[in-house]
Amino acid sequence: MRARLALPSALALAGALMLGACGQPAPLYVDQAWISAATSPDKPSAGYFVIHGGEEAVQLQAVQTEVAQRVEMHDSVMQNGMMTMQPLNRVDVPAKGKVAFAPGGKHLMLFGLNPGAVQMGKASLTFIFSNGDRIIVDAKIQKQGAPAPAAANDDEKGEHDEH
Ligand SMILES: [Cu+2]
Repeated sequence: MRARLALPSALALAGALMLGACGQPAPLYVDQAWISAATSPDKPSAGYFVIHGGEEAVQLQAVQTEVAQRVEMHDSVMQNGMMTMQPLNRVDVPAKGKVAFAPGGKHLMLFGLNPGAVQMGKASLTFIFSNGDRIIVDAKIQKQGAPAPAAANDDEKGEHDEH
């Protein structure tokens, strides 16, 4: 009995210590950021990422980057049987919720993406939230048509490349 209890109580103790040590609420963060670079610099490129909500509901107000002239948040909506894009001024992030910007849905439009950044294969994005948080995330830049990077592709199904 003693041996069987040892492991769970050790885990419970570790858990309690972790909570006690940091005592931190769930953080608001962004990950799996990537950019699908347009084939030509005068066409907009698209950006994708996942926001993980913290303890309180917030709104994403803007995304900025030094490697594009302008960044807009868009949603893809079906209108009269046609897929169109709608600009978003802000995006709700529920407490402890998850908001994904993904192909076919919400996305960033990056106008005038710097070809140098495309060459480098990455860019830094700054996410500005209504609670004052500014979160800086590195986004991998892929050429348009290339699949999402492995990390960003985790919970997507049915995407196939030629190979
Ligand atoms: Cu768009």
